[in-house]
Amino acid sequence: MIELYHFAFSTCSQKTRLVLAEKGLDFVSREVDIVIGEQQHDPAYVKLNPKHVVPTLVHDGRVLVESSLIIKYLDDAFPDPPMRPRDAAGRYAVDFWLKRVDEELHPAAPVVTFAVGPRKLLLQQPVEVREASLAAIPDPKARAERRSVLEHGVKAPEFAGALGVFLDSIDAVESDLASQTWLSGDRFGLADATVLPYVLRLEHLAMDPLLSVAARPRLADWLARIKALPSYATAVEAWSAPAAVEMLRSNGKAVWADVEPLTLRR
Ligand SMILES: N[C@@H](CCC(=O)N[C@@H](CS)C(=O)NCC(=O)O)C(=O)O
Repeated sequence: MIELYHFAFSTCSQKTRLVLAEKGLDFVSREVDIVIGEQQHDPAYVKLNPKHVVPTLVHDGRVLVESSLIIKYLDDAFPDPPMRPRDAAGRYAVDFWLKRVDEELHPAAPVVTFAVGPRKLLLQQPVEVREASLAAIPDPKARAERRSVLEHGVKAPEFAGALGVFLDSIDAVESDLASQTWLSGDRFGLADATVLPYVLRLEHLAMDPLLSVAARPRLADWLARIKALPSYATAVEAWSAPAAVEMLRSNGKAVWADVEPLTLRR
């Protein structure tokens, strides 16, 4: 039996759900509201995931954390269909994407997200509620960044750099897709499932011009092909409440005039 502790819009949850769906694996859903509900800090959940983050996957009683390791575990434990190439070079290329996302793109994601998407909503909370949420973030750097982007939005000093990490990553996707159809080789695989949620995040924040055919044609085609996959409907679309997407996009549109100049850096 598989249980997944996850959140609808969390990038790391989306990638894990995509891999589960590609492999046709059912799971018991345990939703952890990490934005308003703050359920990632519940002592019972922290026992499973000491970093206070989602996802956590429990397979036959074995508790697994760290989404990159979870999806590799799933690919090993449930090899059909395989989501990594067999050859060493192909596996290296997939691991390289997973590492790049863990070390660079993922740490930039909360900065870009919270400066735009749920910021207005969180600023409406009573100060003591917001302060308690900030105080509960265990990593001091992440806590300071969250405070800064909630206070200053896209004008926060951290924002341009974090957006730059996204731009570097989508440029790298565009470049990788020059020589292959998918980031993981000849079929949708772990690297694609890992990168997709961050590209989708830009779309959810109404930064569509960055993803257009004119700007990055191979990325645009890759995104359209992923959206046509049955696993996308099950793992991403079904969890993306239209009202929440609308709220994120409308907040994104409201700040695009300030964001656009930061995307024209080269
Ligand atoms: N390295 C971890 C990162 C997990 C992570 O940062 N998850 C985010 C959602 S994508 C989270 O739970 N954040 C909690 C918070 O913002 O308080 C993984 O890959 O599983």
